[in-house]
Amino acid sequence: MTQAIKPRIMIIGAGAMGRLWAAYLHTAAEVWFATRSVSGPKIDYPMRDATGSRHSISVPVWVRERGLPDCILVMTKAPDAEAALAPFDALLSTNTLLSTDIPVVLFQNGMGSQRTIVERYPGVPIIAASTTEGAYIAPDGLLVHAGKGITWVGGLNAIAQSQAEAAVNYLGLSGLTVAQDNDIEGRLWQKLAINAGINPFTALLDCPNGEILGNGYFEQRIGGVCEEVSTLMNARGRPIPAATLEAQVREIANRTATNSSSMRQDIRAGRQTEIDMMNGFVVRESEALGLSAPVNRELTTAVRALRHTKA
Ligand code: KPL
Repeated sequence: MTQAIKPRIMIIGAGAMGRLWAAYLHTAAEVWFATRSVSGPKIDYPMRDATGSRHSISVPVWVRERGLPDCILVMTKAPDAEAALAPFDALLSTNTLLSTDIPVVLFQNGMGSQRTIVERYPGVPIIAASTTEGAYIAPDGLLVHAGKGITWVGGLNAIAQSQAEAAVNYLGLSGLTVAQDNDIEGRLWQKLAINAGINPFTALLDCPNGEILGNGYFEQRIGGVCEEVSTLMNARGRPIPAATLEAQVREIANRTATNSSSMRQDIRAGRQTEIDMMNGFVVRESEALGLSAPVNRELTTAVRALRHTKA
């Protein structure tokens, strides 16, 4: 009897998101982790899925002899994405037939890191994903799938347009909800506005998302954050009123009230934050266009200055 060949999916980064996707993909696909933080043949971890059931997950670590994957998922934090891909330069940087066939899917928050990677690998289909799946690693190492969401996927460069559907199919093997978005950049901008309006406040006030609402520090600044993001989006051909952005920030902070934002988690774990890809991106892009973004600048400076205090 012939066995069906499973697609080979390499996941770069074994944080909460990487582990979540590996856990859901590893029966339908041949999944490998590529990570600098773990040496050894495999990564084993317990997982609690969204229904509360527990599973033991075991995922092999990629070694050169395993050859090429069919798809690469980059699941590191935004500031680490470029360096995490670098060991695969030989595989990706030449305009070979192989690299044009391997979709590289970027899961990073914020904006800026995607563009750097698109420019670095012109011959490779670079795809962005924006997900609302919620996952974290509990202090005892348990991966918790905290909330089901949806993952939108779309091509960032011309060569990726024909590969976006393939990426949706690979990710869809997980059984999680995955859909194609032909304007993924628009979705990334929207997500950026939400993150810029929630994440720095939760980090600075050290509180869950819902508690920023009504707090004086947040209330005095959120109008300015949204004005500046709206002005920038308008200048970049994506007009949206500041009041609409602010309503969305409040609605999502309310809907995710008990969440600890990714930036607050980063600060608490002593990790580098994604502030430079969120409010810092707004500042850089605005200033490059001759606009100013003083409130986003103030928040960027304040988050950078936060001392990493382990919870
Ligand atoms: O995306 C998020 C994050 O924490 O990075 C929000 C939307 C703020 C949810 O926690």
